[in-house]
Amino acid sequence: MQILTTIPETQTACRTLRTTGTLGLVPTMGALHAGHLSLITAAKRDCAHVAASIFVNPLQFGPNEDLAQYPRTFDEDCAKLEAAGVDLLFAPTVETMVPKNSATFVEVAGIGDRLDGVHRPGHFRGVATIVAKLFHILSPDRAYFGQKDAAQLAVLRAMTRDLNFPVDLVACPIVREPSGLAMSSRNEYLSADHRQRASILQRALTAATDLHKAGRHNTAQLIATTRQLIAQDHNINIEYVAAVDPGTLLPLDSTAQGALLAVAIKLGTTRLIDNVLLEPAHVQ
Ligand code: PAJ
Repeated sequence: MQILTTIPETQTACRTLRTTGTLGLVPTMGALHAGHLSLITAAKRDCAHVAASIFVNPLQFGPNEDLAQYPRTFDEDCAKLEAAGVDLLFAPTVETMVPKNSATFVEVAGIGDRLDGVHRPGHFRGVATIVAKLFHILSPDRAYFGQKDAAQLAVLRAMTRDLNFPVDLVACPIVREPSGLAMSSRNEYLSADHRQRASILQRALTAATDLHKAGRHNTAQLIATTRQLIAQDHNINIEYVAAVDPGTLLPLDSTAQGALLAVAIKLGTTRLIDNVLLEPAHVQ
């Protein structure tokens, strides 16, 4: 695996790779777990060459968020990527990706201000700006993102469409721990007790999915049930429970045509998100 840190050498290496087949890109912030590696597996399945990036992007962290504490495990990450068969790792410094004179940002108006965008102002602007730069630097044919960050996916789909990036976005399913908790680099912050408690998110989403499948499509009721289940644990602060259109992130009255049911909570100081895509109900 080539490990590159500068933009010109990465652009040249990617251009060379693309002369002999398609290039898949898996952008990450490192602290890699099985969720990240599932994206690599999907990219390996579809593409001749696979590149990954590791960059803890300061633009997407708010002033009171966990940028300084965010787990950094570069050597272990490299070993995992190498073992997974990644051809190229782009691991730039902050100065390389966000030079002091940077003045241009990508803002997906509307979509970028919904769900997590409400609670983390500027977060999706930071994500979109860095992913746009990665697309320019690596010129992938396809880029792989997790359904775990469903709002991020909606923002990046809109950006890719609106700015005409010649990149196919591929959404990959959520990988979970045996308890049901969605894998996340931030799970490292949780105590064993909190990790156990956090699995309530998936149980609540599953209960809501069962109601939807049983024909209960009223989102107000589904949201209320999901909230009640999560709120049984008094250690949990609910940030949002929402049933939205997965493309626009706008609220829906009914899940009959399908919906994204998404939750965000705080457990102690750790923010966790999870979601499920509710399938459209079958017409009788
Ligand atoms: P990061 O949180 O490191 O996640 C990198 C990718 O892994 C994202 O596409 C995310 O959705 C996916 N992922 C994380 N946990 C997952 C899980 N349990 N199952 C499946 N996929 C999972 O998301 C980011 O980094 C950043 O915002 C980034 C896109 C790299 C831009 O800075």
